[in-house]
Amino acid sequence: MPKSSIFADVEGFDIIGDVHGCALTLERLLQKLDYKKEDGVYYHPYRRAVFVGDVIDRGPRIREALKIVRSMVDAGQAKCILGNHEFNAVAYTTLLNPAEVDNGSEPRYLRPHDRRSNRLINETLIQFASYPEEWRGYLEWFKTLPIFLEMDTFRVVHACWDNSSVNVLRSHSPSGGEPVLNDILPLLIAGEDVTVPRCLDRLTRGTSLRYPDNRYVLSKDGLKRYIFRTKFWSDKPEVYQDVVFQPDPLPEDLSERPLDEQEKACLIRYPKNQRPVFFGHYWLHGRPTIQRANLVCLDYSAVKYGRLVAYRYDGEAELDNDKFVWIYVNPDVKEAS
Ligand SMILES: [Mn+2]
Repeated sequence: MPKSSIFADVEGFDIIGDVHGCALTLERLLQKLDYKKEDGVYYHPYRRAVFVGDVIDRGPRIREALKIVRSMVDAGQAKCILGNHEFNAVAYTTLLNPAEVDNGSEPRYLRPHDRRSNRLINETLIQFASYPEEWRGYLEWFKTLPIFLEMDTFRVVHACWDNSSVNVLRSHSPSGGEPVLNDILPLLIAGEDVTVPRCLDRLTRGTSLRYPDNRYVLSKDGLKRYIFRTKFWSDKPEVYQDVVFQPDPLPEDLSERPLDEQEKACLIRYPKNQRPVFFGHYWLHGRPTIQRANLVCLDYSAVKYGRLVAYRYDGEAELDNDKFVWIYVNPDVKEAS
C-alpha cells in the first residue's frame, strides 16, 4: 500500500463503525484485530485504526469508549472523524450569543434543546454528570475532529461522500487539507451562510427525500418521520425502492413510486471509478456486506445488540466481503442498554 502522508510506515487500516458507547465491545474488537494495550493505549505494530465517528450517545460506556478512541488518536495510532452525534453535542452546548446570557436572557444554543436533540444526547449527559471538566475537554476535542478523511487510496466520511460538499468545506481549511469542525464553527454560529451548514449536514447525516403528500411514518420511539434516508450512490434510479437506505422499509404503496425529476436532482451518485469510501451512520442489520466495490457502510447497530464491525483495508481498489471482522454485542454482558 502506498505510504500515507498521515501515517508513515503503515501497512493497512482497520476502519471501525459507530461505537455509540459500546466500550467493552470495542475492546474485544481491537483485541480480535490483534491490537495490544500498552500504557493504556491500544496499538498495532503496523496497522492503524480509523473511526467513522459516533463514538458517543445511546450506549452504556460512553466515557470509556471516548477514552479508548482519544488515547489512540493522541498516540498517533488512530484517526477519528466527526459523526453527527459529536457535532450535535458541540452544537447543543454552543451558545449563539454568550453576552446575552450574561445579561440575564434565556440561553440560545446552536442546536435548540428540543425533544429530538435532548433524546440524542441524553445518555451522554447522564454519564458525564459527575465529570463536567472531562466532558468540556471532550467537547473541545470534538471541535478538532476532521469532517472527512481523504487518503491516498481511500476516503472516510460519517454518512455521505459528496465531492461538491467536500470541496466547499475544504475551502474553509486554513491548510487546504481536511477541515475540522473548528474551521467552520464561527460560520455556523453567525448563521448567515447557508451553504456550509448544508454541506456539513450532507456529509454527517447523508441525503434524504420527503415522503409525498406530507405523509409520515411513525418510528418505534414515537417520532414522526417525514423523510427517508437515501443512498449516495444511486445509479439510474427510477423508483423510491431504488434509493432508500435505512432500516425501516418504505410503506408498501410507496416502494414502486416513480421518482420525479426534482427528487432525482436531490440524489448524489458517487462514481464507480473513484477510490473506496468507508462510512457509518445507517443502522444496518445482518451479515456485513459491501454496498459496492468502492463503498462500504460499517454501522451494524452495535448499540442495538447488532455487531461492531471493522473492515481490514490493505489498499485495494476493489473492496472484498471477506475482509470484515466483527463482534456480536452480547446482551448477557450488558454492553448495550
Ligand atoms: Mn450512528
